[in-house]
Amino acid sequence: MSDPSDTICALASAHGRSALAVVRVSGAGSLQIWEKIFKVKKAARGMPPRSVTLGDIVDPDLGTVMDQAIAVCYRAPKSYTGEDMTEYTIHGSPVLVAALLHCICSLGARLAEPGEFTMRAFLNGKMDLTQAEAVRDIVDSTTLFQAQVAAMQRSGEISGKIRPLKESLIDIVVQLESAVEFVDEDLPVDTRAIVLEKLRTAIKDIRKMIDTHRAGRVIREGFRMAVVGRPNVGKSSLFNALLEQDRSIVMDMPGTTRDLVAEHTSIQGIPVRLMDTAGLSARPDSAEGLGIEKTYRAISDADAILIVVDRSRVPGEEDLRIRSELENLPCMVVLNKNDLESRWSLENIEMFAGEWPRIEVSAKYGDGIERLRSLIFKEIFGSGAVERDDVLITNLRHRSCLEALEGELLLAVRSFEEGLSEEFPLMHLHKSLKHIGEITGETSVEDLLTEIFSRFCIGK
Ligand SMILES: Nc1nc2c(ncn2[C@@H]2O[C@H](COP(=O)(O)OP(=O)(O)OP(=O)(O)O)[C@@H](O)[C@H]2O)c(=O)[nH]1
Ligand SMILES: [Mg+2]
Repeated sequence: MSDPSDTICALASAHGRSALAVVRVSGAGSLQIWEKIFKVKKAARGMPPRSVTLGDIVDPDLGTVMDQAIAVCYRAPKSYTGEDMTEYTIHGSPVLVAALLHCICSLGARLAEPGEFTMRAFLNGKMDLTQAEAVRDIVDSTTLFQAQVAAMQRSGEISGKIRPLKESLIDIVVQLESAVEFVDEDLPVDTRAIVLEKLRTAIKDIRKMIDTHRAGRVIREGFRMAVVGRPNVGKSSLFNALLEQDRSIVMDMPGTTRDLVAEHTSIQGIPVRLMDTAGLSARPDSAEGLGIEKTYRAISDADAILIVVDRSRVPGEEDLRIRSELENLPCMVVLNKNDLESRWSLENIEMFAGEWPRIEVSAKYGDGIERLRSLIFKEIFGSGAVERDDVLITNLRHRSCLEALEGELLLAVRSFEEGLSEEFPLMHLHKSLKHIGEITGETSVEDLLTEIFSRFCIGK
């Protein structure tokens, strides 16, 4: 870990040319550097904390004005990092930014490493580890929904859930410790029952949180969805309709799509990698054969599959073959071309779709596409219908800690059930408290911190 007593600086806005650029400085030297490089426009009014000041950025050696800037100064501990901090908003020329950073470094600061500002915020107790990780997720978000979920975590949602759990476990530990301390006083039988009940409730709560990870992971990382079916059923038309752009070629000729076409989009705020595939046909020519190989790869890579069928053509052997090939996979059946007369009876549909959810659309005219989006959203999240305001575990690290915590609590319960003396459940409870600490960062090791914060961008 780099020296946390250094004064650090970085460009906090995006790299490249822009209207404005924000340069941040944090650490004990920030305010002296301000005095040397920032000349306030009006008569000197000192450095009012947390209010914007208009002034000139001045080269400390030459005394020349480099740019006009708006600057904010924060005094420890009332800043993002908990240290003295300054922020300069200058015009967004990369040359100016480089010159300003150079001046700041020449006055004793150094360039920050990725995530170093947020790491300091964490080390100075401004936020716990789950909140710091959420900062990175906010910056990395590609949909508004992702950003909203991350913002909830940034405000301490996960820690808020964990805190009462921790308090209840500490209560139990204290009770057991005193039973161990005063050896002649065995834990009364009814107290044992209460403790067991508390532990079982805690395990249930933890399991609930772990179970949100499936949905949480999808929100954070998105999912992959393949559009498959026989040739000419309207796969590319559906792909384009979901993307809301003419990305894949549509023609009234089977075998139009011969290669995989993939594009990123979002469905109700969830990032999706959507794949249009070559039609699955029993006797492909050689070029189609290659495409079909990729189709199968896309199918095995996908988290969800849209099987498109042409409702205006009588179902045949080919449809049944595809059905049996995709058996047991997470499919949704899209009955396409519902603007034309239907040749599929309800029985045909029932036989084909079986357990899979199904929906009628007209990819060409857009009918049913919005309903399809809702169906996909529901299917991806499972019928347990995660509400948008539920606490969601999006991060694999949190899930692993929760699983380790659950494991220890189950062992503690088992030692109680087996009638072992208090030392045994106590040992597991102490381990479980350690796992709770790992989630929020109270018991994190240095390596873990370095690993987490190195995935941030510089300036954050
Ligand atoms: N009437 C009607 N025609 C459709 C609909 N969807 C697609 N089509 C037509 O069906 C034909 C095939 O459409 P594509 O989207 O290229 O079908 P595909 O499944 O991608 O075909 P391949 O790439 O050859 O496997 C085109 O003429 C489309 O205009 C629909 O909902 N209604
Ligand atoms: Mg196609």
